[in-house]
Amino acid sequence: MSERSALNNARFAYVPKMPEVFSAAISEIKAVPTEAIEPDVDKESLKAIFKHSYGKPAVKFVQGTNVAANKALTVGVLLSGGPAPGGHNVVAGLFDGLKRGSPGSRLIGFKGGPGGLVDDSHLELTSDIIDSYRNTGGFDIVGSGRTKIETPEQFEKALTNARNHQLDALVIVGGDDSNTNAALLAEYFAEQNAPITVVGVPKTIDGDLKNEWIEASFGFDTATKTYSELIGNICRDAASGRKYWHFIKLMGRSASHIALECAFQTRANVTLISEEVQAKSMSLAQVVEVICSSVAARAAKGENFGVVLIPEGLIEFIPEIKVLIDNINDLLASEEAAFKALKDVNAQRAFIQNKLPEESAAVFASLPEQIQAQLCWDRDPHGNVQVSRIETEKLLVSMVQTRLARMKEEGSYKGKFDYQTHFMGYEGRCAFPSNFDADYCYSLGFTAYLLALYGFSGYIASIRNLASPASEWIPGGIPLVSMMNIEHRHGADKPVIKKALVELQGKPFQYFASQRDKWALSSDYRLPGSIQYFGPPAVTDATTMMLQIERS
Ligand code: FBP
Repeated sequence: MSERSALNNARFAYVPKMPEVFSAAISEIKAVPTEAIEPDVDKESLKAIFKHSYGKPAVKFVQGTNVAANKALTVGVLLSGGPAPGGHNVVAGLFDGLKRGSPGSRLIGFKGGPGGLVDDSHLELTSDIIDSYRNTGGFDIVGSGRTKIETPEQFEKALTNARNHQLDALVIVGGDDSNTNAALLAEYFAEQNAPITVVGVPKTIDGDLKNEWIEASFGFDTATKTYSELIGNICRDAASGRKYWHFIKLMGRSASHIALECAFQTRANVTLISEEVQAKSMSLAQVVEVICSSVAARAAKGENFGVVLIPEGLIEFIPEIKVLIDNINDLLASEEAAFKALKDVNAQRAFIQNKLPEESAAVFASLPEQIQAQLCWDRDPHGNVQVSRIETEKLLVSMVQTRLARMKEEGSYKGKFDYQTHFMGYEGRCAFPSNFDADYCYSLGFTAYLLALYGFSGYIASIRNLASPASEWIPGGIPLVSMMNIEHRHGADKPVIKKALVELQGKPFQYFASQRDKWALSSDYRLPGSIQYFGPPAVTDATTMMLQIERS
């Protein structure tokens, strides 16, 4: 056994805070159906696909007599997609719920994500194992993966393995794609008359799995606090050395929630919001102009330094590049064999360049070679461009340099520009969960157990009122299909959970828009410091600013 840090040992002893109702015996917690919730769009198509799951009501757990109590259950759990702080506490909350319900209950962990269910790679999770992961970051208790369960053979194997383990329920901890898989599995199991309840848990540091019922996905709190600490430190370094502009790309495959939260926490000089870029149909040149105007204005005050936050997904939201990526996706799908046979990246770039429609070919040709190559790299199993591998921050720096040189010639810029680039993503995904994420995840795991016990298949665990103390949180669940729509993926229409992007009319963006001109000029950065696990609750238990602004 490796040597554990003092904090690691201290965190084992942390007892997560839970909603008041969970302090009752399982026999005293009952499920109450509330209103029926339907998807916003594509209702008829979704009704046809999800014959067994469509039109079910939301539920919440309250004190009252539970007729299902004391039943021993066998439950499977898998962790899917990118890690997010708190995943281990979901498993611990689920395990403790199961054992509180009946000591004879069992928890089977499928290894390496959905692939572990299909291939039956598993281990039984015992209290010794669970205890050595409580309140720690990472997904390594069983590992994670991005396999998409989509072929009839994969569905069959998943069912056979679930049956062989005599599972009463399967809990899938994941983001939008993984919970889409959960909804499809629930429907398939029902269609096959298999009494196996499938429950989802909302995970992703990206923060884009949310709605009125899912106020936040777990991991967002810790990840943004981790990045904000580092960004705050960089802001202070920039103001101390006074010689660099720092270009920081921040994770978040599509939505800009992470960048927005980090902007609130640090007041960096420029924060780009992909959703705004798309809504205003901004070109790459216009995005560069936004940065250059802050650089020039600060240079005029003698401040040749600053910090720019760039959401990872930005590149896909610039309309001309989005069209280009769509065209490359189509090409890669239709000419996969010919593309894969090419000998090197230069041949691949030339292949794409020659086959693109005229407008996209021109955009492709205008990009640096390295970015061209990165746009050609493999898609993930869900068909997404791997934006974490595209060096948007470097692309922007080189375009800013070119533009500033021209502005100098024109006399509209008189400063000196030097830079550093950073990418923050993986640093935050396995941090020790903040108290908020430790509490939230443990409660989500416990909620998933109750949904399993009551047989709410095709539901995702939901905990509301998160801006209030944990004792006032409202646990329950909603049908996954209510979060879905139909999207065109891989050349076909598919039911998927809709990503929750930054709403430009929403309170957080509106607040940001009211402050950003001031932040662009100011060097009075906000310094959040590191996550605190011990101390006064005002320091240890603060939620994200996003949640506070949304609920204010
Ligand atoms: P999930 O949606 O699975 O939670 O993953 C989020 C994320 O961290 C994105 O922010 C990022 O683009 C992606 O995963 C990186 O994926 P990978 O771990 O496969 O490199």
